[in-house]
Amino acid sequence: MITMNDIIREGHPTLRKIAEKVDFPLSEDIKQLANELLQFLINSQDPEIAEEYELRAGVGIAAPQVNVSSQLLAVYLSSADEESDEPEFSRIMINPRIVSHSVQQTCLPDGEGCLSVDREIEGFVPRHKRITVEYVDLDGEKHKERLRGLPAIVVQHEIDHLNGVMFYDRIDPENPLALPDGIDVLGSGE
Ligand code: 0S5
Ligand code: NI
Repeated sequence: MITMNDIIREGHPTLRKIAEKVDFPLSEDIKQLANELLQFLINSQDPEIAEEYELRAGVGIAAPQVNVSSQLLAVYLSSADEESDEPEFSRIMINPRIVSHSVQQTCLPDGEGCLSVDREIEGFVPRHKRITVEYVDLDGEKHKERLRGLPAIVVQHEIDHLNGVMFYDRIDPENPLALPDGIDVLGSGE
């Protein structure tokens, strides 16, 4: 089981590396890691498990964050509907690539954080509002998906990790709380 001790923090060189493409057929090690990454997110969002293991709740994680420099990420967004036991958006993505994106940008209203960053960093993180991402799943099936809203933002944060990019690299250092021209804030209407 992955815990916070497995997650490397800023300053670790792996976070600044370009991750290697994953080879097919998938090795058992990669399959296990993929499932553990997703399970970490599910555990971290379960109040009892999170408390017991001192997990910080996360909605996404990328393999480089556990010091594996491979193009692999997991995203888990639970449904706002408490009655539903289906997650809103749950993916394991191998070798993901953004093949196109909107010109329009968006950002989260309260900026971003990162499980590999143990400090609060203020500032808007501009993201593409819509992306089309190609990736391979655990069964080796290719997918091409159009994403918007929170899933699009989380996938961009995770793909950044595969490219050695941290969220704060994207904050305007001169003016962190100025909204870039023409950008909208997620959740504040269209
Ligand atoms: C329930 C549980 C509801 C958690 C909401 C959350 C991956 C939640 C976070 C991550 C911004 C877009 C610290 C707080 C950061 C993706 C960072 C926590 C998101 C990824 C994990 C990041 N968090 N929790 N990470 O690379 O919103 O935002 O989830 O660093
Ligand atoms: Ni992160």
